[in-house]
Amino acid sequence: MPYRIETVSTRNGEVKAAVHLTRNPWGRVPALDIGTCILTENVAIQHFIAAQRPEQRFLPDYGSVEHAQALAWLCLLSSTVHIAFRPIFRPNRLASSAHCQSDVLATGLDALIDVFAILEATIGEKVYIVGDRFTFCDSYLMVYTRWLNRPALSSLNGRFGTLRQHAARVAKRSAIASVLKREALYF
Ligand SMILES: N[C@@H](CCC(=O)N[C@@H](CS)C(=O)NCC(=O)O)C(=O)O
Repeated sequence: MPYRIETVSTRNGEVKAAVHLTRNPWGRVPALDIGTCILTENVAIQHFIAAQRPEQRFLPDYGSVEHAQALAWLCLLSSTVHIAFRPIFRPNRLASSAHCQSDVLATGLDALIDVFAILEATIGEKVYIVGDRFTFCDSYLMVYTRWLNRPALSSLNGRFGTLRQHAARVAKRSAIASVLKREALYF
């Protein structure tokens, strides 16, 4: 599908600039302009994209048990896994003093480890998260597993090998490999 990327940085205030707030009043990325409207929220955007190319089966057929399972995964990743990084990456949003921020960071790290321990145990030996083929659940999880490589989480180096192997497999898919190469900074 043809598309054009417009980079909106989360690091320099661009997400909160007036121009971006007209796209997403919550001041967040991603936002997908489809001409008739602007879609926000990863789960909705991934559903929309999957529906544009049904033959690719990026998500299981709507109405199937696998679809419900995939939706559960996407929601979990968006609502629980993503949010578990907040105390590590943005302790300043959760506490004002340096002392309290370091407490938030330490507590958040323990909570993040718990989240990834459950993910790792749930995935086990599975090649794909849902069913027997790649879905957007795999690529969405890959993003968060790769976030473990960020410097703030260097204490987790060497942990969660199963998830890291899953992410490495997903990253080798040719379409994903080319996006990762182009967008290396952001993943
Ligand atoms: N629930 C939204 C969350 C999006 C979100 O929080 N995106 C982050 C980047 S990973 C962001 O825009 N952060 C900017 C900020 O919080 O200032 C979704 O899943 O799409």
